[in-house]
Amino acid sequence: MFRTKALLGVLFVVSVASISNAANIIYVDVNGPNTPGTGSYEDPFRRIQDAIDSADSNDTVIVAEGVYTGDPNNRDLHLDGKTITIRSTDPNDPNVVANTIIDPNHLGRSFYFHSGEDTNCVVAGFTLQNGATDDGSGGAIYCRDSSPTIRNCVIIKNTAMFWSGGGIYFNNSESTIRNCIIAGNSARATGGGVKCVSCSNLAIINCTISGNSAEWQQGEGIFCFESTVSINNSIIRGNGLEQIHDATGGDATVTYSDVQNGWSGTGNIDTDPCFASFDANGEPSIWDFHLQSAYGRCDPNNQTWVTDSNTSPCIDAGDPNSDWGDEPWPNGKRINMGAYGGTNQASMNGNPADFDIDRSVNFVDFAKFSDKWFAQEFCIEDLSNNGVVDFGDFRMFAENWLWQRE
Ligand SMILES: [Ca+2]
Ligand SMILES: [Ca+2]
Ligand SMILES: [Ca+2]
Repeated sequence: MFRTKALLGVLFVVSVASISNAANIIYVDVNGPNTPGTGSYEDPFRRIQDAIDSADSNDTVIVAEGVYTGDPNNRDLHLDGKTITIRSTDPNDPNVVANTIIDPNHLGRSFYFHSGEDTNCVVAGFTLQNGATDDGSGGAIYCRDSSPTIRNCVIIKNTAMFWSGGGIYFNNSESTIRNCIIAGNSARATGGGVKCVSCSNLAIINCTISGNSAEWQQGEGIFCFESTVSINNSIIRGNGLEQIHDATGGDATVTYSDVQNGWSGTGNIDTDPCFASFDANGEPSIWDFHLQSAYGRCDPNNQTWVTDSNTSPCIDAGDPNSDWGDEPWPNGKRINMGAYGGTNQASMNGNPADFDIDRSVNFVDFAKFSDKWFAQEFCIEDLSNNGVVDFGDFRMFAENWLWQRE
C-alpha cells in the first residue's frame, strides 16, 4: 500500500513538472504577415533571432522555407545558453533542407555558440551558405565551450577569412554532426571544412565532406588538434592536398569511411565515391552528393529516381551495426556511407526480388515471397509498395526470376 501511494506521489510530481515545463513551438516565416510577429503559427516571427530570444529552454523553433538573409537578426544566431531545437519544417526531407536557407551574405556567421549550450541544443535541416567571419574562426558555425547537435544540414560556401574552420569551428566542444554535407567552404589558415581544437570530443556520422580548402593546405577537410574526433560512415574526399590533419597523432578515429589517400581503421576504403555531380574546382551550388547507382539514385532536381552505369562502392559499405533507417529497398540491409546514408534518399543496390541478398533470385526468395502472400502490410515482398502482397507483386517477382549478379 505504501509503495502504491509513493508511486502515485511520484507520478503526480512528474506530471506537474511536465506541465510546468511544457515545451512550446515558436514559428518563423520570412514571408510572414507582420514584423516582428508573435511566433504563433498564424503570426510567425520573420527573423530567426527574434524567435530564439522569445524561447525558453526545451522549446522548439520551426523555420519555414525561405531565404533568411539581410537582417542582422537572421545571422550570428546566438542562444544565450538556452537548450533549444532550431529546425526547418522537415529536416529529413532534403528538398525542404535545400529551400530553408540561412545566408549571411558574408556579413557574419549563421550560428555563434559561445554560452555553454549542451548537446540537447539541436540545429537541424538547414542550408547554411555564404557565412563569413573576419574576426576569427568558423565561417558558418562557431562553437566555443558549447556542444550543439548539428544534423541534416548542408553547409556550403562559407569562409573563415582570417583564420580556421571554413565550415565549422569547435573549441572545447562535444558536438555530434550527423547526415550533413560540408562542401565548398574555405579557410585562411587550416581546416577548410571543420576545425576541432582544445579538448573537443566530436562525432562525425554519415557526413560528406568534400571540396573544402585551406590556404595553409593542412586539414583541408578536417583539422584536429588535441581533441578526439570519431568519424563513421562518412565520405571525405576532394579537399585539396590533405583530407584529415591529425596534429597530435591519435586524435582522429575513422571507421567505415571513404577517405581520399586512405586512413587506417576498420571498414575504411579509398576509392571514387561516384558522386552524381562533383568537380572540386567547379561551382559548389550545383554539386550533387547522391551516390551513383545502376539500381536507383534520387535525382533531386527532377524529383525522380534515375539509374547510372556505375554503382558507388560507398553504397552498403557503412558500419554493419548502424541502423539503415529509412533507406528504400533494395538497401542491402546495410547503411550507405555519406550524408544520404540511412535516409529516404539513399541510393539503392541489388535486385528488389533478392530478399535474402545473396545476389540471385531463386526458390529461397520465392519461399519468402510465398510466406507473405496476401499480407496486408508494407514489406520488402510488397514489390509494388502499395501495402498488399498480391498478383501485381507476383508479376514483378516473375520478371526478376533467376536474376544473378555478376
Ligand atoms: Ca544501403
Ligand atoms: Ca536471393
Ligand atoms: Ca503490392
